[in-house]
Amino acid sequence: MKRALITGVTGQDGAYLAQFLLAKGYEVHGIKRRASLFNTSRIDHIYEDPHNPNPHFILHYGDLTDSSSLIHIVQKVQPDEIYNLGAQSHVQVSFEQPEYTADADALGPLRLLEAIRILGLEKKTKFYQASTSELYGLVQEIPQRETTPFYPRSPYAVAKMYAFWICVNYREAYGIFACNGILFNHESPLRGETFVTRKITRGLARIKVGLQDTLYLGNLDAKRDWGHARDYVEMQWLMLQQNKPQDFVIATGHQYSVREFVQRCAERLELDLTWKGSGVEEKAFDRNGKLVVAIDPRYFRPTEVETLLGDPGKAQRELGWTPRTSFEQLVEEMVAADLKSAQRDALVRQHGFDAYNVRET
Ligand code: NDP
Ligand code: GDR
Repeated sequence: MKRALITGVTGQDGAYLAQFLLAKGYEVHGIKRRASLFNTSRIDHIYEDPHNPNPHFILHYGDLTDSSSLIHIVQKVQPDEIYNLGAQSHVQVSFEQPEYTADADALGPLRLLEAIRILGLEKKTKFYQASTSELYGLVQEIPQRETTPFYPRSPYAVAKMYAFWICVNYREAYGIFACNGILFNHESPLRGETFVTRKITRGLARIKVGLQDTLYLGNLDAKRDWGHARDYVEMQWLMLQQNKPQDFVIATGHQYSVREFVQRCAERLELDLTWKGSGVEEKAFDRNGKLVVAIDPRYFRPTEVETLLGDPGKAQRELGWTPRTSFEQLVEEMVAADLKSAQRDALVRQHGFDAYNVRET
C-alpha cells in the first residue's frame, strides 16, 4: 500500500486529493494546523476515528512554518509521495501579510525538501509542489505555457516563485523526484468563500433568497482560466506517476472575465441583471431596480493580474489530460450548492434561529 502525505489537507484541493488517493487504495496522511475551532469541515466525510485498528486516513498536527513538526511527521510517515498543497493562498491577503506568506509559501516547501534530505529519503519520496499561474503575473505571452517567462505581481506570487525554483533545484542537485504543477485557477463548491467565484455564487444565492442585499466586488475585467478542482487533483497525482519528474501547466485553455462569471451565475438564478455605468461606478440591478452588484475599490489589488489563459498542450500530450468539467458545469455545480445552503440558512432564520443559536442547538 502506497503512503501519501498531504499538506493543506483541510483546504479545497487537499480534500479532493485525499478522497482521490483513498479511492486509489493509498494510506493517506494529512497535516493540519491547530485552530481554535474545528477546521476539518471539508474532510469530515472521510475522517476516521484514530481508534480504528487499521486507519487509512490519519491526521497530524503541524505547520509549514515549523521545521521540527515537518521533520517529525515525514520521519514517522515515511511517505512515498508528498503533496505540498498547504499555503497562505489568498493573493490579496499576501499584500497584508507578506512576511508570513513568504514563510509558509516559499520556506515551507524548502523545509519539506530539506526534511526529505535530512531523513535520507531522496530516492524514496516523490514531491509535488502546488505552483501557480500567478507566476505569469504581468503576462509575457498568451496563452501561457511551461516556457513562458515568469513576472510575479504579488508577495504570494513571489513566494511561489521561490518555491518553484527550489523544487527544480532540489531535483537537479539531489535527484529528488520533484514536480511543479503550474495550476491555473480551479474552483468547486469547496472553494474558500473569499475567492471571487465562490464569493459570487454564495453572494448571489443569498441575494436570491433574501439573506443579503448587495454583492461588492473589485476588478470585473480580470480574466481567468477556471477549471474544476476535482479534475485538477488527478493531474497532481499523475505527475508523480511518470517515469521522470517534470513541470506541467494544468489549465482548460478557455478564459472568462469576472463580469461574465457574475452574469452566468445570475442567469442560472434568474436574477435578470441590467448593467449600468462603468469603472468604479459600474452596477447591476435586478428586474425590480434593486441594486445587486456594485464595485468596492477595497477589493482592487495594488498590482493586478489582468489576464491568465493556460495552454494545457504538454499535459494533454504527456499525461493524457482533458478536463472533464466544462465552465457551464462548474458554474452549475457551484450555484446549486450555494443555493441549497442559502435556502437552508433562510429556513433556519425563518424559524427564529440565527447561525450562532443553530450551532448551539
Ligand atoms: P486553500 O486556501 O483552500 O487551502 C490551503 C491549505 O493550506 C489549508 O488546508 C490551510 O489550512 C493550509 N495552510 C495554510 N497555511 C498553512 C501553514 N502555515 N501550515 C500548514 N498548512 C497551512 O487552497 P487550495 O486548496 O485552493 O490550493 C491548494 C494549493 O494550490 C495552495 O498552495 C495554493 O496556493 C495552490 N494553488 C491553488 C490554485 C487554485 O486555483 N485553487 C491554483 C494554483 C495554485 P487551514 O484550513 O487551517 O487554513
Ligand atoms: P486569484 O483568485 O487571485 O486568481 O488567485 P481570486 O478568486 O481571489 O481573484 C481572481 C480575480 O478576481 C478579481 N476580483 C476579486 N477577487 C476576490 N478575491 N474578491 C473580489 O471581490 C474580487 N473582485 C474581483 C481579482 O482581482 C482577480 O483578478 C487564486 C488563488 O487560488 C491562488 O492561490 C492561485 O495561485 C491562483 O488562483 C491561480
